[in-house]
Amino acid sequence: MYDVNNNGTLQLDDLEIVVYNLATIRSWNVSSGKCKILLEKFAYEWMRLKGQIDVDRDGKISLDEWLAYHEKILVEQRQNTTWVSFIFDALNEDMNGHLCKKEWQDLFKAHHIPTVYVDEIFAKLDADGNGYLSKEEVIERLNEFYFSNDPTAIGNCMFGAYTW
Ligand SMILES: [Ca+2]
Ligand SMILES: [Ca+2]
Ligand SMILES: [Ca+2]
Repeated sequence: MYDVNNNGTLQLDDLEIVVYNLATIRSWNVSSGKCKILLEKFAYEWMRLKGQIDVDRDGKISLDEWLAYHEKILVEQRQNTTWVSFIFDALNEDMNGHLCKKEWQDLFKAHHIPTVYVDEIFAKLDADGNGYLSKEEVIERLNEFYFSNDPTAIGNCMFGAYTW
């Protein structure tokens, strides 16, 4: 889901596309301060991710490297909550501590994922049914997604059909 331009590897430009998509969705000017700050945050996060995942140090994250990284997470039963937390904050446009359905939907739009399942998935993720996703709810569901062998676990339908 992160290889936005479908060239088979994950690079900084994939993340930049996500930022520009988010900017478009939010009607931000691409030269605005908000957009620049988000770009800087993504660039920083990319350096961190690359340091952990880009094993052959070619500056790109291949699907193999991506899968190997997630296997390692599975073995260690440790989730990359920093990344989840980072994406959560990037989506949380009004920075009010939780994601409303519109903000959640931006994740799909920014990745060009069809939004037909947004309602259904949002309802499942929203464990306490208050109409908002807290960071804890998202992290918990993602943990289910990573660590559950149960194919019906809610996290498994997080992104509809999950592709990298
Ligand atoms: Ca690599
Ligand atoms: Ca919000
Ligand atoms: Ca909730």
